Amino acid sequence: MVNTNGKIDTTDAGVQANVSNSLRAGPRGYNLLEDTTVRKKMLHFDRERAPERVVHALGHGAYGEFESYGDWSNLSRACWMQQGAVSEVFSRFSVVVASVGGSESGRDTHGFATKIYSECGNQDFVGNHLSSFFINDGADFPDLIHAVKFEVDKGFPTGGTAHPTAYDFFDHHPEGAFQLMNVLSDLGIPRDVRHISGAGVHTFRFINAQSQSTLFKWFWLPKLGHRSLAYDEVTKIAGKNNNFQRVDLYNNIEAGNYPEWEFAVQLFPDDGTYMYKGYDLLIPTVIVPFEVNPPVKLGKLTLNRNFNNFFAEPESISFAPSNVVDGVSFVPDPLLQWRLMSYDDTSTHRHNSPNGYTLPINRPVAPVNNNYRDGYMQPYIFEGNSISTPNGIGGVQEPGQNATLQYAQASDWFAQARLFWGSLDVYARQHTVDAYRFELGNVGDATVVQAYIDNTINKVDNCLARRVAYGVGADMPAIGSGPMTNLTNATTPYPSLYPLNPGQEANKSNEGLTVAVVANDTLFTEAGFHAVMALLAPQKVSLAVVAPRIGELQTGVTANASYITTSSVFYDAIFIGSDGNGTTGAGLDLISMGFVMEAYGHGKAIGALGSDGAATLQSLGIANEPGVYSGADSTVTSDVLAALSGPVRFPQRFPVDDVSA
Ligand code: HDE
Repeated sequence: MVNTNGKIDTTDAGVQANVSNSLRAGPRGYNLLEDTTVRKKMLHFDRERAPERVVHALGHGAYGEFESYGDWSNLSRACWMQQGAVSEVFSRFSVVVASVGGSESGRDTHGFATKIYSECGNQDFVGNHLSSFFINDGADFPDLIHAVKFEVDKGFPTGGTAHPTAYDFFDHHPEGAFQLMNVLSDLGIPRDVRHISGAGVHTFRFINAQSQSTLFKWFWLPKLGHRSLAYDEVTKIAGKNNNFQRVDLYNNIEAGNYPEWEFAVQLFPDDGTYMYKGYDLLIPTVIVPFEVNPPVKLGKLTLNRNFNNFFAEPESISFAPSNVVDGVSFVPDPLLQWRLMSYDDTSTHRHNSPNGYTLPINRPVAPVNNNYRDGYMQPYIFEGNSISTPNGIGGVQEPGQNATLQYAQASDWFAQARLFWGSLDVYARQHTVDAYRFELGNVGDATVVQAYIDNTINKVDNCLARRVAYGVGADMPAIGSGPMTNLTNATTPYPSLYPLNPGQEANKSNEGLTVAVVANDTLFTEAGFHAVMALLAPQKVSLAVVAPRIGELQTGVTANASYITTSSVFYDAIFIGSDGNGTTGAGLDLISMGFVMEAYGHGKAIGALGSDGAATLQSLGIANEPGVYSGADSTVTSDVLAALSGPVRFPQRFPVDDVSA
């Protein structure tokens, strides 16, 4: 680490110099060519940017540690999986489509990449937050990305798939129907990265000391559970704080709220077929539901330290699925196989050199001894003359290994998407229908829209296709022309497919959430503040006091946000302050009412504090709705906290299609 604070400015040759004044021919004269100092400063500035990642460009991350829960030597000889092993890690979170500077809350597949700096070398887990993918062959990846990024002849839309080339691609790749439906459900708009899973998508291979192979799929399961946004919030967050997710992670780590994930694996015997109970393990779009093969928890990831320098750490880190240690290996999945090449290649390009692995963020803690030499920016001075292997004159010595295999093919790409659709409750289904309507409603090319509805959605579910078509003005496929999922009681053999369904993760931790209280010069007294904080603080929930202006209010309470700086979309629940005199309703102006009602519209818990709370809610017309509470300050606070750990949101408030016809 380099610290330049308080030091005398120098040139990059270490010569003390003033680099803030140009050398000029007299006080009003031309700049002189001889000003080598400022010339170099400018030259460096001109080259400050490295190319952004071709995908997953927008990202951030943090350090932490991985701890093995036990002795997994029966599965693998990887050192980080052995009894008591604790390794340092860096995790980077990203979104696929948006470029640097975009909104990280946008609807997208989120990347979740982790580098374990273990004693036996770097082990990278480069996954996404969803367990399936859009394609099965790496040869299609450049086309997928060309199709989903902005339209090249227009330069828009950036950071989203609601346009013709994307849906034309999806139309030609039915194998992605399940993944796209996941992205279009509320799973595609997570609240932040502390509440997402990570998933490796492919099958990998463990190898133990006896050289026995066990196949596995890996997951990071968030100890905080899953939380998502409402789509309307996504659009507003993008406008007011497109860094919401990185701010959330950064602030929580600074506050000591370290997010944790359990490392869980589904294990499959390696009998040479790469099949498990009819599931093809070489097809990355095919998932094996947790109910069919429950994951086994092997360890824990904790993120507990923010980085120091954005460029040198999250931006310069190079992840690669090919970075595995001895004891972890691959399978012949044609998507994975191309990834084994592409990441090292892109790292070489981004760092303009194959020496990117020597950067502090990429360097293993394990010693590096090889014959890779020279090239741009080689930082090391190697001793000795022997730089070839094998050799007999004292250079590096080789270990050894390798294997070859083959795979089968599955074909009903819609069955898994149908299963997902059948796993959603009525509200989650509505959100997914709305997301299809948003995307296809923006595609603009009627042929592409109709093709996607007929060729994909209608093959997943006829009712879904008709609802989407109805909403975007396309021809509705005839009743019965596609499969009709029985959704009357929304039962599924695989509830794990949609962890956001109510009751699925009851009693979640509220750690790191933020609740806003609507205040002004009369509302929300210091007594109210203490009563609320007494219950929020132990659960590590923060309180934002939102008022017409920032600063101390006449009640003595300090407002830390105003209606100009903030928005209800940044908070997980809303309190309405009380003046303690029974006149709160009269104290709410239109802006604060709008603040509360927007949160209400997003399904959030609303708590009106004080004896006058019920009257306030009456005046807002929401007094008798679920998730709306009034009463004594402490009762209301407890109710809101319970709502946050339980249903989280009250989706009954969102409009739902009438599908009785
Ligand atoms: Fe990536 N992917 N990918 N990908 N990917 C990259 O590597 C690629 C795929 C994923 O925070 C790039 O360093 C190909 C699946 C994450 O730095 C690039 C194929 C999954 C990240 C690349 C895939 C991912 C990347 C761009 C198909 C989920 C961000 C910059 C054969 C399991 C890592 C870089 C970070 C980044 C190529 C498919 C996840 C170009 C060719 C499947 C999380 O190398």
